[in-house]
Parts: sequence; structure tokens; C-alpha cells
Amino acid sequence: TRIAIHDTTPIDGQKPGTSGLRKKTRTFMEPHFLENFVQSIFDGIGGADGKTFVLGGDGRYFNDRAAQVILRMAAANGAAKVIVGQNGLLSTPAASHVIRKRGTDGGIILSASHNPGGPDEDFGVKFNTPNGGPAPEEVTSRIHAATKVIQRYKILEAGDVDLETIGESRLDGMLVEVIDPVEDYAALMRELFDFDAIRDLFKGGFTMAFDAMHAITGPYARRILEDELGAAPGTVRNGTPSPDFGGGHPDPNPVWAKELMDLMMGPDAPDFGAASDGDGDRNMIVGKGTYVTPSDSLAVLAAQAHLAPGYANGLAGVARSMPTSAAVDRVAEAKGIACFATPTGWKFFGNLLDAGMATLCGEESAGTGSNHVREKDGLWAVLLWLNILAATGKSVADLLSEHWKEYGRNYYSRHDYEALDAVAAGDLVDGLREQLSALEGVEVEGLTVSDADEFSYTDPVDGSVANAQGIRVHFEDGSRIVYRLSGTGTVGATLRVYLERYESDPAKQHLDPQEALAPVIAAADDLAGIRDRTGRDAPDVRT
Ligand code: VG1
Ligand code: CO
Repeated sequence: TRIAIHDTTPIDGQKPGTSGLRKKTRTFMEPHFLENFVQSIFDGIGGADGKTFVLGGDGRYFNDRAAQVILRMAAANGAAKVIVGQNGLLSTPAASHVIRKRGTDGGIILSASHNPGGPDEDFGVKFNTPNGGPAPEEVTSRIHAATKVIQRYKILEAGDVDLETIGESRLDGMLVEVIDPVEDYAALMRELFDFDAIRDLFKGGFTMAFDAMHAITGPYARRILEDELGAAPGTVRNGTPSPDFGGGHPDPNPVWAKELMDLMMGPDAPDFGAASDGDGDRNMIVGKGTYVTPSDSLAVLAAQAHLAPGYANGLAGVARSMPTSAAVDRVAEAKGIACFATPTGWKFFGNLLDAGMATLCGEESAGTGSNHVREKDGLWAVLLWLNILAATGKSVADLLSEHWKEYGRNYYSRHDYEALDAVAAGDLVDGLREQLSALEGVEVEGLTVSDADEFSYTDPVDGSVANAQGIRVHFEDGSRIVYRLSGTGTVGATLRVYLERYESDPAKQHLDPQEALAPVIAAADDLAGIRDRTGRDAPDVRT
């Protein structure tokens, strides 16, 4: 074997977004594209020499080829060892766990997460730091800076590494350890949750449907839910990962997980339904006839987490992304614990978790997690729900309405307008920004603006500042609209409009959210001119 040093030139557009670098798969397959970015990761973190990394992905198209390239590049850059999930697979939370547990120098995760996969869809590469979390902005900006000056990359000239056989092998001077992707993760779940109680729940006839959406959580869910906890065979649906996720869109929300939603709203609904996304870090929770919004799920979990052994001593604090509803804030207030609001993206939770300031975190985009890893964790959320259901003996619907009765309900919905013309979308946000100072006191659709601003965040741990993280409009009755542009899309721009209204009266807590939010939805269009500026009559996705 020989180390080849290839000359290259910087490629535009290698700036990591909300969660790593995401592009069309074919872009990643263009000459030098992947290689430039991977070399820039190594250059951006001060080299790979003597380091140990974790490598794995969600199994989407090109995962296998990219893994081989990255192994050869790690070896050529002097890495001591790479720990790889069998066949190049690891869910994002499992990768985070292995990075931490094995005391490594970080990891590379191959995924575009909830984006579709396949030769004509999306691929992504993300670097996680030694704490197991997505690289913070300080690190991603060093990586991005490296992509702008890159002149060469190093790669070993060698054949493919056998990633099928568990165990160790050598790639030139570098050790490659192929591990079972599920084992360590399952062991961690056993520590956190009362598996006996969940086993008894299933033994007592409790039924469940878990939709893995043809993505990475299939093998995890089968092993843990069916093999270990005794859920009936067939509980896990679409459980065999496929490179294009069965042609579907592996985003667990009522639109893309329609099959599961129809089942849960129909006459043959099992007691509990759940789904996860491409890389296994998102979750959707549905009871019989009851969809639980991710914001409500976070609040219920925060209120009830002490019922699981891993959280029996209570929570140090909670954190949510700013666009997530304030439902969890009310729980934190009642419990007398801290509550933080961060910009969108899991990387902003890392410092709070590391510093022990927050135990539970969540995002309205179906991400929930805790200090057990440094990523959001789909199956973890499902197991925490199961643990709570087992401990209380209540149904999802009862838990939710009791929660609302106690804390009030934050009606919530997100409207996404996808693949917009990027200029039009940018203009829309700019237009809002210009109006901000004039909005106070303005009346729209019977609502009066109390204040409006653009969110910026100062990290309480390291003082780093993130600006321009979303436009917020608050109304006097407590309602809120947030507008922001997605940082994970790969075509044009996606506008996300987050809508929220608080209702304390138990008699009015069971409306259809779209109806309950109707004035807020109308106000969102009035203020931003969404229809006019985008030419769209309706959002592509309503969560
Ligand atoms: C979206 C979500 C955000 C989430 C991110 C990554 O980002 O809004 O909450 O952390 O995806 O999730 P954006 O910038 O498109 O709004 V995943 O499961 O795709 O890693
Ligand atoms: Co994901």
C-alpha cells in the first residue's frame, strides 16, 4: 500500500449547515467532493495523526462507498484507529454513544438524516467532537475555512476493508475495529429504563407499532423492542434499512409517516405508535387516536422522567430550541428547575449537557434526548414513553389530557414551504427584519403584537454568540409566530413558520390545532406576505 497525495482545489458550498454538510448524493459523488470535505475535517481539527475515530452512517445510498474512502483517508492521515459499525452502519445516537464510551477523538457520521436517500436524493457528512455531539460552530467554521484553502488530500491506495466481519483488522498502519452497531446502545438503554416493567406491560397484552421507515432504527428496534422487551413479532414495521428508504421520506411526522398515522387513527389502532427517521435521532409519538406533538412530548417527558430509573433523581434542567413550544417551560417552572432556549440544531445543547445544566433537551422537529448521549435519540424517547406508560398504567391520551389540565395546552404547529426560490425566501425574511421595530402595537387578525425581534443566543457556558437564529413575533395573548429558513435542505430554500397559542381552559383544550391556531396562521401570512412572495397557497408540510 502507498499513500497518494492528490492535488485539488477548493470546492464552493462546503459550509456545514444545521447538522453537517448536506448535498445531493450526486454532488457528493463528484470527483474530490467527499475527499475535499473529509480532508478539511481532519485539517480543521488539527490533523488525524494518532487519533481514534468512530465511523458509521444510516445506510443510505453511497454510505458504503463513502465509508471506504474515509477509512483510506483516515489511514493516510495517520489515524491510529477507526471504530466502524458493521457494514458501515450506526444510528446517530449510537455513534454518539460509542464516541463517548470509547474515549475517542470524535466521529464521522454519514447521513442526511430525515432527508430522502438514493442517487437522486440527499447525502450528508457530519463531524462529531469527542463529547459525542455535533461539532459546535467554532469547529465547523474551522472545517469550512479549511475547505476554502485546500490544495491536496491524502488517501491510501488500497482495496476495500471487510466491514462485514466483526473484529479487528489493519489498514496499513491503522487499526479498523468493526463493531455490532446495536450492542453498546442496547446496553445503555438497559441502564436507563425499567426493562422488567416494560416487559410486563407487553406481557399484559399492550400492543405497539413502530415504523422504522426503512431506515436505520429497524435493527435497533427489532432487537430491543421485539427480542428483548417481548413486543409481538411484527411490532417493528418497515424494519429493513434500504439505501433509498423504500423510496420514502424518512421523516417521522404526520405527513411522511402517514401509514402509521392512518393505523393509529383507525379502528385497529394498537395502544402505542412510534416512528423514527433516517439516522434514528428523531421520534414521533402517537397514542390510540392521539398524535403527540414533539413539543408536548418533551413537556410530558420532562414532567414524568423521574419514573424511569435513569432519571429517578430528577432533572438538573431542561432545554429546548427557541421555535419549540413553551410547554416544557411550564413544567420546568413548576419543578423549579432551569429552562434554556437555544437556536435550532442539537449542537447548541452540547455545552448545557456537558456542564450538567440540562438533563433533557428537545426540539419541535421531533428531536428529544438527554445527557445519556450528545445527540437526539429516537428510540430512547420511545423507551422513555414506554417506561412512563408502564409505570403509570395510563394511556397516551389520558397522560396528555391530564398534562394539559395541569399546565395548560400550547397549541402548536409548524408550516413548511419547501424548495422555494432562495432569493424570494431571503427577501421574505429580510422584509420581516426591516419591519421588526415598527411591529409593536400593530393589530393583525384580532391579535396585537407585544414585541418582535430576531433571536440571538449567547451560550451561558462559553459565551459564544449565534446571531440571526429566527424572527419572533409575540402577541399580547401569549401567542407567537417564528419564521426561519431551514439549514438542512438541499434544493432552494425551505421556510419554516412556527405557530403557537396557549390555552389554559380545559374545556377548550381538545380542538383541532389548525383551527385553534387559525388567527395566528392568518396573521403569519399577513405579516410576512407568504402567499404573495412565494406564490404558494399552502404549506407542503404541517406538523
Ligand atoms: C432541522 C430541524 C432541527 C434539527 C435539524 C437536524 O433543521 O428544524 O430542529 O435539529 O433539522 O435534524 P432545519 O435547519 O432544516 O430547520 V436531523 O434529524 O435532520 O439531523
Ligand atoms: Co435525524
